[in-house]
Amino acid sequence: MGDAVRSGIIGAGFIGNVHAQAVRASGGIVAAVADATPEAAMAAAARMGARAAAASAEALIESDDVDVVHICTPNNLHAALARKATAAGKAVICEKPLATTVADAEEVVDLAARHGVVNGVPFVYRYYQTVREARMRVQRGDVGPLWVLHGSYLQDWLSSSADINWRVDAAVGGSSRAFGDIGVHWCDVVEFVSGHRISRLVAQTKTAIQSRDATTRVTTEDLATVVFETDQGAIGSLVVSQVSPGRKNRLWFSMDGADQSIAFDQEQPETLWVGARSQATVVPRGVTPMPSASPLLAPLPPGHPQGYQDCFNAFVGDVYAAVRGEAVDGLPAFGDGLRAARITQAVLDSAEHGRWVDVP
Ligand code: SOE
Repeated sequence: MGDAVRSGIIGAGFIGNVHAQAVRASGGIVAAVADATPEAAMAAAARMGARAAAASAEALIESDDVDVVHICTPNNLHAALARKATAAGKAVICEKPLATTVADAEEVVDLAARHGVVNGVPFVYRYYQTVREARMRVQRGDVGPLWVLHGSYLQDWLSSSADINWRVDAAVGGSSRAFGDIGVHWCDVVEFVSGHRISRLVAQTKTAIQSRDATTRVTTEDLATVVFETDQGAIGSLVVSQVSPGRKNRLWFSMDGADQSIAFDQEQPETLWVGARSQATVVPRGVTPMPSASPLLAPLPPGHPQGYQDCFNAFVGDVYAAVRGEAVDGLPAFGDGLRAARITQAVLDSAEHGRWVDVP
């Protein structure tokens, strides 16, 4: 491998472009792009400033010019491509879901361990500096023993029957949509910050918009509500929706403990809300000393807001650091993708049978 890490991106939609920007921001090279057809790959390579267009995903994976494979395709292709890239000995960043079934996710995790490849799944909300600060405050004991973890993740981009996207189709996006697409982000960031694991849950799902074109009957859920318990005795609740008008990307959580409550809002990520009986404070990013924090988390000083793309940049920067053999803290990896697949399956099982389900 030369000095700069060479990334190959499979899938050139919205999220493929986010990955390409993160590659550049992390000092990497977009060495190749693959898309649904060679023609689409050529157009994407020109648009994204990639060095080459690959004839196929397989050709990109096999290319000697690619060190890190980024899988940014529709969900039903993730596991097979992750298996191929891992078997080829490449470092792999695979979009969530790592796989659309638990069994496939387990297989990919095993394969990555056997081949010893660096891997990542972009649960990027971990990379807000304020999220790391919330985690530090919880770990330091400021909040006290946690009693209740609650919140929501709401979007509106699928709130009209005219909104069509491959994610709606279970054959392409997987059997869970709203929970599998965004609910898993909430669970990941809440488990990351709290140190708790969701151990049991009961869920309801609802398909609010049952037909999105003249012929399609939608089977994936627009909404999910989840009530849960954690391994450390806290209780919690979560509302997930992709049909909440006016809510763009509203991931919000609160962790309420014996001494404080602490809350984060993804659409206002420059502050944390910290409440106690005597006072509530809005704490700006960057004012609390965080001695061991990676500089990647806050490339710019307070007052110069950190955003979604910055989180992605920091995540890819961490993957590159791991590829160079450096230690990184809190990199979301294939194991976290498997965890998300298990929680998603528990939500689907609970909603289908109307009962509490243990999360393995
Ligand atoms: C679309 O729902 C989407 O882009 C998700 O797929 C991402 O994971 C989330 O971060 C933002 O919304």
